[in-house]
Amino acid sequence: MKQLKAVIFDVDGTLAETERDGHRQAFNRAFAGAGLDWYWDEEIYGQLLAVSGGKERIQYYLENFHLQCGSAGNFSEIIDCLHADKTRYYLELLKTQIIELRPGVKRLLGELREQEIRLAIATTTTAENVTALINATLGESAISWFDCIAAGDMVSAKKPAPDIYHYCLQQLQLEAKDCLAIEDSANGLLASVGAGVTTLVTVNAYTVEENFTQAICVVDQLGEPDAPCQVIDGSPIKTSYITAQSLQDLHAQAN
Ligand code: XBP
Ligand code: MG
Repeated sequence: MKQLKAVIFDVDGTLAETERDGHRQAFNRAFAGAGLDWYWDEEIYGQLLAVSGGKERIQYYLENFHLQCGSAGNFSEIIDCLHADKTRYYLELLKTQIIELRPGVKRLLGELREQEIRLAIATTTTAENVTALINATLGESAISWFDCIAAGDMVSAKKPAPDIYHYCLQQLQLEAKDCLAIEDSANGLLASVGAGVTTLVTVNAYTVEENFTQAICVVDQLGEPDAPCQVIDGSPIKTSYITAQSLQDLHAQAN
């Protein structure tokens, strides 16, 4: 049986509910700032989340919602510009608007650190967005808790491709079987499982209907002692919320 050596966290939707009131707002500000009449309401944004990566999402929107623009392949410079603006707005927003960590995240990070299980990040968003979120929610020293921040364009193919997980494992110098991933979406799950990493899914309002059959366990949140989580699918856990020990147990079952 393999020992659990590292837990790899997704960011958006997993550490915090950043999508609806964070990334979505920042995209809309970038569109308005560029004089475009595009507006992504909550529903359209839910559909667009099928595409991971902000630049890729804008490209998909152009190709599928603005058919008069033809192939968006010619628009890469505009997309890069819009996305740089969007990142700037998102970073500003994190300074002015409180985006809290999801229940159980801070506690679980602490437990894992106490047990000397290494921490890493594998995300589609940019490294600067990750650092800003961690700084805003856990304080400036917390970024050093993570042995690897695998993010954004560090790989060419974003989730659901497994590349960001392969990159993360390489940086950690660990094998997939040494690790467990925590994801919130089907694209994230495809990426982690595609790299051979056992995965716990913690769903949110945007992802609850997605297909998570490949997850070892699916919960509605990580939970806290006074706020139990619900196991939606997969292996049961022994406690009413996800602990470092639950992750070790789930990892042991799979490996
Ligand atoms: C998150 C994403 C990201 C954000 C936007 O996926 O899809 O694209 O919505 O971030 P995951 P950027 O949680 O699987 O990493 O605009 O910085 O790409
Ligand atoms: Mg996610």
